[in-house]
Amino acid sequence: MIYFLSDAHIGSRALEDWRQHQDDFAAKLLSLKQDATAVYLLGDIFDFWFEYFWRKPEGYETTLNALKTLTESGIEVHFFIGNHDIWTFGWLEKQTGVKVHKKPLSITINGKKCFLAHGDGIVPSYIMSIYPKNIQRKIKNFILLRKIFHNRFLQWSFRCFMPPAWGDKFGYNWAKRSREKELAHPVGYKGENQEELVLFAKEKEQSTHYDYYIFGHRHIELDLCLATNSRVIILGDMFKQWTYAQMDDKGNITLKNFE
Ligand SMILES: [Mn+2]
Repeated sequence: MIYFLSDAHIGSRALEDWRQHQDDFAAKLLSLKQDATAVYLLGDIFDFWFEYFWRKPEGYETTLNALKTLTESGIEVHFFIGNHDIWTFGWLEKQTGVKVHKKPLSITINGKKCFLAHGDGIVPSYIMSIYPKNIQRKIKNFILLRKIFHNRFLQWSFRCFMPPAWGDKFGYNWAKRSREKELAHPVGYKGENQEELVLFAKEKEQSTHYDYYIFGHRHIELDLCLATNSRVIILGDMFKQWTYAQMDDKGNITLKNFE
């Protein structure tokens, strides 16, 4: 079996007891061991992850050990960065044996062509033209922030000169605010003519065919047919809905929830 999951937001200070949440998440990861051949983690596994030069993220031993147990038992674990855990610079990979992906991945799994990505910053080319001015501004701000977060020089400066205690304080608060905002005003499924990831897949499908487009990021569960042989799957989350997708040997995918 191949498993796909995303958006655990481990360490979120917006959760009542993030350590308990981490224990639950790690237990679920370990339960995949029985029949998994590969596990794809599609982003935002951590709510804030930053590898400074002088100090590495702390408090995540439970998750790191679970990942290590999976890779050591011969399971491929693919870790996609999201928009909360962009800042891994090799340490996570070395500690756990996961393969880190910083870009969307186009890959054939069990005979099916898959387009895998976290989903932030993935929009159709005509995105601006379909939204009113105020939403356009929000999108532009997000894209600018994304550029700042992904900028190599700024990342290097932050790693070098930001005292980890300050950096963490900033990071955890920023992540907490975004989680609280989402919990207060959840943005549900916007419909297939509004949902950016669906629009992106529809546009892509006109030039390149994929059997599956699999994303995280939105914290909604979606399994939508674009055509008889093309589906968009959005993976929900791993803190409220506990969603995962499972692909069998024939390449059939089902969206499920952990107990
Ligand atoms: Mn995200």
